[in-house]
Amino acid sequence: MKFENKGLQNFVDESVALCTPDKVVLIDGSEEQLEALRAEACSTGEMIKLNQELLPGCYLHRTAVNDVARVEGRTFICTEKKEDAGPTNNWMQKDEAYKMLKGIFKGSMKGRTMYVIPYSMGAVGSPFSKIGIELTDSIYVVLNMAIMTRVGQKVLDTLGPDGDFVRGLHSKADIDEEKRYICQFPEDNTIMSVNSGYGGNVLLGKKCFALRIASYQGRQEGWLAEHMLILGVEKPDGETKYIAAAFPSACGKTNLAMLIPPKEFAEKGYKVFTVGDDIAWIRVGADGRLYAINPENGFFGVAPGTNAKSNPNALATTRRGTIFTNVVHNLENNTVWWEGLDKNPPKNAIDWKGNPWTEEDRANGVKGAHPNSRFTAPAKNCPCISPEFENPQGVPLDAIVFGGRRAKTAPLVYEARDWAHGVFVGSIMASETTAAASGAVGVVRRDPMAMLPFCGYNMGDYFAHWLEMGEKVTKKPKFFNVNWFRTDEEGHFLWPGFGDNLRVLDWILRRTEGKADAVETPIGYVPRPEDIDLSGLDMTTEDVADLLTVDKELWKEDAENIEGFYAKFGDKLPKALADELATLKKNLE
Ligand code: OXD
Ligand code: MN
Repeated sequence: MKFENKGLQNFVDESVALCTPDKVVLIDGSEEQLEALRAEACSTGEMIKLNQELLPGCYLHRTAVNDVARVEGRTFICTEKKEDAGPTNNWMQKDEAYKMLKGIFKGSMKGRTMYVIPYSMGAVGSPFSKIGIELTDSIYVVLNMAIMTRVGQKVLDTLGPDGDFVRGLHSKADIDEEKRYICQFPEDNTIMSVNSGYGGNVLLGKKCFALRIASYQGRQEGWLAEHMLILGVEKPDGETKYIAAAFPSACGKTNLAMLIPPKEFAEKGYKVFTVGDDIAWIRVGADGRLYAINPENGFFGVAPGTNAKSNPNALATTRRGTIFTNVVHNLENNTVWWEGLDKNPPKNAIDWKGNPWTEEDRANGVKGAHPNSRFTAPAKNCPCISPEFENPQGVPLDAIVFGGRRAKTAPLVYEARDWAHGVFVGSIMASETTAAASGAVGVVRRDPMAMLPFCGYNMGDYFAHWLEMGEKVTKKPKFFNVNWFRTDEEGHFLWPGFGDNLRVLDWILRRTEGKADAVETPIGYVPRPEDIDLSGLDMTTEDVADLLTVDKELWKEDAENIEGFYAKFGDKLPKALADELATLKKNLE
């Protein structure tokens, strides 16, 4: 196979020599080629074609049972020096990693086809965008990449003869857990992923490139690659304001990104638009504001819990052109089902492992869909997709929101005092373990900016990069922290969440316009209870007051915990953050 781009030619030639596929096929992005691949995947059993009347263009795929999630323990940042990966990443010396991986990739595509996928993260040709090439032996990967990114000849045309790209090599190999590695080489713009077929490990444009490699690129080039959703709120006056928000996995990011305004807000004229649900690339514009794009072209969302009430927009998005992974196959009408879709689990069904899902299984609480089962759906299907989704310049940010899952400590919302304090608030993001996960309940897991598993370099340097970015942003957004998960003594959630979260976003946006009040507390600015618009909600100002309290004793404990977490970073911890922690402690006295 011949390419105009020398770097690409070398990459393909070397990878072919290493993996020895029988055939090499370039993915040109045409519908005919993708359709032929879908047919091939169905003929081998890799995918199942679903009811085309009810779910046009939709397919079902099941991964191996040992391969259902990202594997953080087997994900490595491979650099020359350990210090450059930092204390929060698994590290391998890069030459040793190449040597080991080459041993595993050797001959791994024998008898198979290697697909060459040229893809663009971001709209093709946007100044924000970056190009990647993924080589893979999986049709499932090709078809998912064709939903999640922009693929094909147009990307090669943009790459041109000298353009640079991120190299990604993936092989399912034998799906051997013991030899499963997800390795990022940020110094070489290279990703190598082997022995997995699960999305987060193998759709290399997503976590591997758009976060791990891109965060490193962003530091070199003066921008930010963040684990953030982006949404637009159109207010009654017709103006749309944009918010980027970071939450750890399983805190309702996709739901917030596709929020449906409460009736009273909709009647007033509020509308919410989704720009992205997972990743934001953020740059400083010529006007000194921050601008964000969503580099992806689809949603790789968790299926269980998605329903007509929790997220009707996400559900609507999955009704065509979608690949479902590890959900229940409903044999009654050849469709799909998952826990939390509705109250009618199909009686004649196959579970995510490919076995009959029996009446007895259901009676015994055996789940039909894997809890991390997914849909891969085109962004353009989303009823609330933003008209700015393809805007090559991105959208201007007025607020940056951090969030976590805390039972007591964090109030419903608070605002940081300034940029450095905002970076501090992001750096101390945390979630408490719930009873749903194994292990102790209530243990605090720090997940700075929700980037713990995704930062491609030393997190101390990442904090410093965030602080430095502030110097370039002359028209700064405001920073906030939200917590939808406060509970009462019995563990009941105090805040309804979902669409009602717009009430909090509304206060946030009014703060950015200088139109809402707040009171100063030791941790930052908190709304007065009456500042949150409760119209149409069965809650009193006193209830909201409970959600907004700042318990100094709990925060003193938290400050101790932060100190312990910060100690990991040694002299890489920026002084500005140590100062912020000192200020917090002083404020709590
Ligand atoms: C994801 C995650 O899949 O953050 O988006 O785990
Ligand atoms: Mn994510």
